Amino acid sequence: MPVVDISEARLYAIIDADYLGGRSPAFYAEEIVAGGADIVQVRAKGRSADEIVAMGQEILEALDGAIPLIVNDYPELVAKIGAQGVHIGQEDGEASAVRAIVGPDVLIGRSTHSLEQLMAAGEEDVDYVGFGPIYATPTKPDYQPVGTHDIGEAEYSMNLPIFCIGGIKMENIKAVSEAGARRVCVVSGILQAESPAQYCRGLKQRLLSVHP
Ligand code: TZP
Ligand code: MG
Repeated sequence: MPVVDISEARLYAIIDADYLGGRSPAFYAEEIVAGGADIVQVRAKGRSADEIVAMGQEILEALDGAIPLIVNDYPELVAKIGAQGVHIGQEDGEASAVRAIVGPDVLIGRSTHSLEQLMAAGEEDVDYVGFGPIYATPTKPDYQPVGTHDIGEAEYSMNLPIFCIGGIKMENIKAVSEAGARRVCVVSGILQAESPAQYCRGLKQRLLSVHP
């Protein structure tokens, strides 16, 4: 069993290297904690291992143990950074191979892009799943949005925590929640906000207003 209980988490923020907009990873980490997000991921597509480790360590230090840090894509960097989890996509191989690298105490998350993939992830050794993109988003181009209509069935059928992701913003999070989502994951909405902390607070409040 991983050390972190992710079932309590509702708002999952991603610090993506492509959306820093001149502000530091540490700035975002502090804002995200202040805003009440429950978990955070470092995502840095196309960056070197050294860059990802440096970014991850900067975030980890700024988090100061307040919330868990998940590393996108690289199981072998989890221990180097000192993070609590790893997030893998559909193309990142068997969860069992990832588990062999990270060990039993580390969270593993898997991205899914259809109900079928979601159900398949439920049979694997993973601790949570992402489901989306719910809406079209420049953060994940080339992916067909899944929309909100399958969220209810996903939540009903799945035994793992599901984080809906993709194009979720302040103005649509209530619709996503009302479609059944208990948990969401947000990148650009949070990182492009003037006050990421305030933005996180607003997202969390809206989530909790639908599913306390
Ligand atoms: N997986 C599915 S959608 C997505 C990922 C990583 C990107 C979500 O980013 P944003 O900016 O919150 O739409
Ligand atoms: Mg990946």
